[in-house]
Amino acid sequence: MKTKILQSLRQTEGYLSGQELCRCFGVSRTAVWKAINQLKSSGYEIEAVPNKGYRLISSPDILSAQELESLRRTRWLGTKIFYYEEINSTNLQAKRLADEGTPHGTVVVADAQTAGRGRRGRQWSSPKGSGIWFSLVLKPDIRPNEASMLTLVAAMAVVGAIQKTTKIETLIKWPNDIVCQGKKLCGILTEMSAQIDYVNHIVVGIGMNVHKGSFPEEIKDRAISLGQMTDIQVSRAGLIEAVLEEFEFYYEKYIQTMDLSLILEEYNHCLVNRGKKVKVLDMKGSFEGTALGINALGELLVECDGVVTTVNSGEVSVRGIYGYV
Ligand code: BTX
Repeated sequence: MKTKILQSLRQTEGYLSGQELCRCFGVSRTAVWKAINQLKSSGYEIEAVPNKGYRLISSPDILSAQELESLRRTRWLGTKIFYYEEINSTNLQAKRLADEGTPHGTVVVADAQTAGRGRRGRQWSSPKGSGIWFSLVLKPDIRPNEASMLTLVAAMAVVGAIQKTTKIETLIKWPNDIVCQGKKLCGILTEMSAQIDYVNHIVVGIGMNVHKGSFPEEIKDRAISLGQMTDIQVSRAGLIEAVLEEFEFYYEKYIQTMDLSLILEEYNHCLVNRGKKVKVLDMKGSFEGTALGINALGELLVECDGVVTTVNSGEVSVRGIYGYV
């Protein structure tokens, strides 16, 4: 009921009368009044004016299933949301839930991760209250070798959501980082459970630093948060919702063609590596060249002595030769 009232207040411009709320939800005025008071004590600023009704003035930056559900504008992504105040890793939990049969589009969110994961066993710092740490469960009808493109779809969604929410322009460091001022703002970890020719499920994990705070010593020179770049008070739930909306948009383009041809131009426009000297490292060794952009399969095109090599994201790390980007 609190979630429904919150949703109605959000959808109403101006005041919503107590009578209207009673009628909509079939409850008494006292029940509405109690729910409003509970919302107020959770930090929502709600104005009550006699003969007019209630108006939502501001929402606190709380992450909760209730907050996320009341903001939901997506069609299929996030119809099921699991929220945890603290968990080891939302990717691990999403994989567990996917194995147990949770549907396509499930979203797993945590306020803090005690064992946030990066690629290849690296750690992802995810302290309480400071960022958004969440995972999407996807069960698309694609081949396993098409799955890595979802990291790029997610990267576009993150860039779009940040732009819409804060007007900050961020760039993508292929394949899985979002950067600003040459520092890492967000990381994406895509994991898959598959058989040779069949995908059971894919989990796309997104971690973004939102509020100002101190980073652990080992990453403080390379990490950045939205709060360091803007004075706008960012609501983490609102930002997650924006990423989900953008993800739906780009994912549907991807599913239409089963590749990135409809996103390609926009993606290359956001690519921080484009036209830059990069060093490509894989298990066999390394080489340097100039990054030209991605192709429709999401591979990075790197030119070296007039020869263009396509680099697949799998086991590769790409670094700027003059620093992180
Ligand atoms: P990655 O392997 O590209 O980056 C990991 C590296 O990034 C670390 O070794 C460290 O140097 C640096 N790092 C760690 N924490 C942060 C941070 N908060 N901000 C900036 N840099 C950092 C990137 O892997 C993929 C990260 C995905 C994280 C999400 S959070 C939700 C989901 N659950 C989960 O366990 N992982 C994903």
